[in-house]
Amino acid sequence: MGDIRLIEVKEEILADNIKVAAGVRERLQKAKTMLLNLMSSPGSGKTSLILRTVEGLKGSLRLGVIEADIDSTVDAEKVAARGIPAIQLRTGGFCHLDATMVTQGIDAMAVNEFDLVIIENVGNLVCPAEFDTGAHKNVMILSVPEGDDKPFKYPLMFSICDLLLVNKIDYLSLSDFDMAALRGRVLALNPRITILEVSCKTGAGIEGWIDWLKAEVAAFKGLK
Ligand SMILES: Nc1nc2c(ncn2[C@@H]2O[C@H](COP(=O)(O)OP(=O)(O)O)[C@@H](O)[C@H]2O)c(=O)[nH]1
Ligand SMILES: [Mg+2]
Repeated sequence: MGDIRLIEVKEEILADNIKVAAGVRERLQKAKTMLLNLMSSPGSGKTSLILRTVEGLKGSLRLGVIEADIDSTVDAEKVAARGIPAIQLRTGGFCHLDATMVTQGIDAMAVNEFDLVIIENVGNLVCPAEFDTGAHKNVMILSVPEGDDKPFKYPLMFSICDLLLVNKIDYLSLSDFDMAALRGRVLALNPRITILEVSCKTGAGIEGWIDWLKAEVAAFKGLK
């Protein structure tokens, strides 16, 4: 038997990804297109939030969407049905998007024509936190049925995000979810994070999300 060579690929892949991500950010900065990476567990409400966002922006910002899925196009179809340009990236088994995959997405769209591009990342709270997509803002959703203990289990995800949306607040009365405890746990990991409570079903809190989005895009474009 020959010697076994063990290669630590993960670090190299991550280092390479950091460079590509920086390139994506710079390219979109020049195009004045803000890229927002939306992450959560499967079923927390990413697609529902994007559909609410289309409605809430009412054409005030030019919005494009990049959908990532392991092997389906259902979310991109829902977005495209609202008249919003949508690109579907099929990751073919990968549990996250990296900056090279995002580059393929933005190559396929005329980025100069958008003020804001939202990426719906693959649903999970682990891998997407490790890979910089090149986005200018990272946003995550935690939904009430997932429980208020998730900052203990997925600290990296909560640490890298600019905004946490706590979705499905319409379930609060049916649940033992402790919002104050959640806020304390999240802020202990990431004191600069903004936390907003929303329901994509009832529309509660969505106005606050739209206001945050508009203010961030304006700041990004240097208008504020
Ligand atoms: N009750 C309730 N259901 C929601 C809410 N947001 C999303 N859902 C439902 O949760 C399920 C998963 O939502 P989806 O947007 O597909 O999640 P994704 O997998 O993160 O994209 C769907 O059946 C949605 O209708 C909410 O605020 N309240
Ligand atoms: Mg979805």
